[in-house]
Amino acid sequence: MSHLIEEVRKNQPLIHNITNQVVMNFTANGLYAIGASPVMANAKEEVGEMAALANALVLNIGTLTDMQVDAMIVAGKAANQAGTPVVFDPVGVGATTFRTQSAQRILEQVKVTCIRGNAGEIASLAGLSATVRGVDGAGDVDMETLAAQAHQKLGVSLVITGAQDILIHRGEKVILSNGHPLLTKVTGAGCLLSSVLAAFLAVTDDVLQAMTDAVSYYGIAAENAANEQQLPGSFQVSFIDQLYNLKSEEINRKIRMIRGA
Ligand code: ATP
Ligand code: TZP
Ligand code: MG
Ligand code: MG
Repeated sequence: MSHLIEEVRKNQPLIHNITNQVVMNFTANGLYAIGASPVMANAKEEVGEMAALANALVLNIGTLTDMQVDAMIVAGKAANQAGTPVVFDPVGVGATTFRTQSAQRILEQVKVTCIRGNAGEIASLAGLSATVRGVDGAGDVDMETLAAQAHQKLGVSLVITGAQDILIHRGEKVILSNGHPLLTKVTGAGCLLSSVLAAFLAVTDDVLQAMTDAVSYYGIAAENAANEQQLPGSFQVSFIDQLYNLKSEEINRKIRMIRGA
């Protein structure tokens, strides 16, 4: 079975990230590891040009400012005009009014291809009951009900992550259960996934396939890293190595997927 990672490695898509200050370096290294080409650009004077040049755009509100949100909207509109995929990572939405209002502003003005967030963030974005503490989701939620309701409310493809990941695109659902709890001990594990997802979206028009291949690739790389290293610092380094090393044949053996559950 062919895997989109081969296309990412062959095409080296340019991924324009407007992202938070915590994860920039980790995100750039993770994108290099899968074979993509990262660029971080924030200034409103240049983001339109950069987004039009890129093969995918990531908007991540982790350390947002008013100016950065303005820039995200400029970049998002340029990407929309160029037909370039846009991934939105609503980090910590629901934790503060500013985050919630900014996320709404972005979604009103930019057509996003996919939103990637934890359950609390997605619930909060969709106006469903949610608990968000800082940038971490909390509390028990029925992920499948959440996915269906949020998808209907937001009208956008979703990747909702946690111990299980639920992907939903035009009503079609995929559940994946690869990954490792050590990912929750490394800052930026969610943010990097959003950028990896953008790289996969850059090489195909099949959104559900891109979401499935990106999330499973990422989760299996984490499992391999956890087999090598059991402490968070070394796990983070090993994870970058595994993102670089993972082969398609291994993915076909290790993927844990329930389609259309
Ligand atoms: P949070 O801030 O709540 O941790 P996040 O934005 O960092 O959210 P996560 O939901 O942690 O994003 O997802 C990042 C990656 O970690 C995904 O690949 C997901 O599958 C994986 N992951 C998260 N929690 C677990 C877990 N308990 N077991 C296995 N994999 C997990
Ligand atoms: N604070 C603001 S953004 C950020 C922190 C800790 C990084 C969040 O990364 P992730 O991928 O959501 O864990
Ligand atoms: Mg996290
Ligand atoms: Mg996050």
